[in-house]
Formats: sequence, structure tokens, C-alpha cells
Amino acid sequence: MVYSPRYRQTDQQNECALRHRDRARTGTSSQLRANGLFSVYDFRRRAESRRRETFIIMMKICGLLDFARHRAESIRREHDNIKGNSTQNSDIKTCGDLDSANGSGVYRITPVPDKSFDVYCDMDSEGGPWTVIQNRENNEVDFYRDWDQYKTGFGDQHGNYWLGNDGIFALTKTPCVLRIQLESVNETFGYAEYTEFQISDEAENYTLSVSGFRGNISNAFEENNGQLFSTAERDNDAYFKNCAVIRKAPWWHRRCTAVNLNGEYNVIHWRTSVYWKGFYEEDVPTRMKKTRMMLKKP
Ligand SMILES: [Ca+2]
Repeated sequence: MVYSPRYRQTDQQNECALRHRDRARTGTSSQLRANGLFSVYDFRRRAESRRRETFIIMMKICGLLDFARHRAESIRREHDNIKGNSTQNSDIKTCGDLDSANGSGVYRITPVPDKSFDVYCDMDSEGGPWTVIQNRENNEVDFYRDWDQYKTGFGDQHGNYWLGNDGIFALTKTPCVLRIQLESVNETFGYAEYTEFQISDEAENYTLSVSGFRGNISNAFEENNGQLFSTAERDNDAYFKNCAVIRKAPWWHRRCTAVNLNGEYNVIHWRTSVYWKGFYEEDVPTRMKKTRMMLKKP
């Protein structure tokens, strides 16, 4: 057989090369080497093989990372369950009934008989232990939610969450001390405390009672005193428009609010962002990094 590179031969030779190519596609490597198509075909096959191998390796790495992530989460939850189980009984009505030496973490509490749930207990902040009812620290959880989700609560007690209005109602059957802590992305800090904080039940739209301010930021939250809770689909505010929609946050809006802790995370638009009037120097809008609302018995 005459060697016949595909692109440089006569018509007769070309025909011969193409015949070899057709055989080569189903033939062996030695057959492939017998014609001019070997290098291109073999190169493509090897490249495809390498791509497959790379893909399989990447999938294995992703699988291992995923496994490690799940395992870490599992260990953390086991650790928290140990904390909770070691202290879980109906005598633990709030985080204040726990030994603060156990450290901050997620615990099960029973504020009223037959109603138990998990909360984050902050043993470290000034004046604690505190029972956390709202926490924000990044944008992993969307807080623009409906009435039912605010009623029952959402998020992750280890991170961003809203305890739930029914849970807050259960905790505040008698007035509690409320502490709110704020931190901006510029690492400015602020706190507000109210000696009396309480909300009513769902039948009364979780009406807010808040008074007795002290702190190093403005008393903006007391402007919401006496207001009903509103969400996008339940407009209970005193404004002719829907404040929960305007401010993109369920809250005890009046007309609308000087405090918007359930607003959009990581934005600086004063209407919709996480906001506390007067918190920023000369009220220059900036992004809020962390917010925390927490309770304790007086
Ligand atoms: Ca309205």
C-alpha cells in the first residue's frame, strides 16, 4: 500500500485514504497508524478521555467537599443537641434558666407548657443570658416573607433567623427586657434596651408594646409602639400605602418606620435597607452588617 496523506494526493489516493479512515474509526491503533488520519483522530480521542478524567476528578473533589460540609454540620448539630438535651426540661423557660457556663449556642426552651422550640442563647453579650428572637449576619436568609412565615419563624438558629411571632408572644406573656445590638459594615456599634417589651397574639395582629428606653443610639423603635404587625399581604399600618411593601420588610409599621431591621440586607437604600434612624453619623446611609434582637426576664 502506498502511503497517502489525505490532503496531498491524487483523486485515486484520496479515495484510498478515505476508505482507510472509515476502517480506522472502528479499527485498532496499528490500523490507524497506517493512514494519515491517525494523529487527528487519536488526538481528539485522547483529549476527550482527558476531559472525562478531569470531570470525574472534579466530581470526586466536589463530593468530598460536600461530604466534609455535611459532616461538619452534623457534628455541630450533635454538639448543640447535647447541649439542649443535657438541660431540656419544662423548667427551661428562657435562656436565662440555663447555666451560662455552658456557653452561647442553640438550646431548647419551653416558655409556656406544651410549647417548646429551639433558640440561640447569647451568654456573652452584656447583661445576658439573652434569648435571641432575631439575628442577621449575612444575606443567606431572605427576610421578605409572608405572614405565616413570620408567624412560625424561619431561618437557622445558628445564623440568620426570625424566631416567629407566636414564639415571641409566648416568651412575652409577661413583659421582657429587649436588647437590640447593631453593627455596621464600618464596624460602628450601637445598642438599645427597653425595660418593657411585649407583643399580643395573632388575633390582635401581634400588637407591639415597647417602652423604657436606654442605649447609645436613638430611641427610634418606640415610635412603633402600639402598632400592629404588617406583611406584604396584610397591611395593618397607619399609612395610606402598604409599608411592608415600601420598606420590603414585615414589621410593626406605622407610617412607616424609623427602624427596619427586617429590611434588605447589604443595600444602602434608606427605605428598604436594614435601617435604624440616627445610628449613622449625621445619618449618612451605610450598610448594616449585624442586627440582633434578644430578650430576658426583668
Ligand atoms: Ca397601609
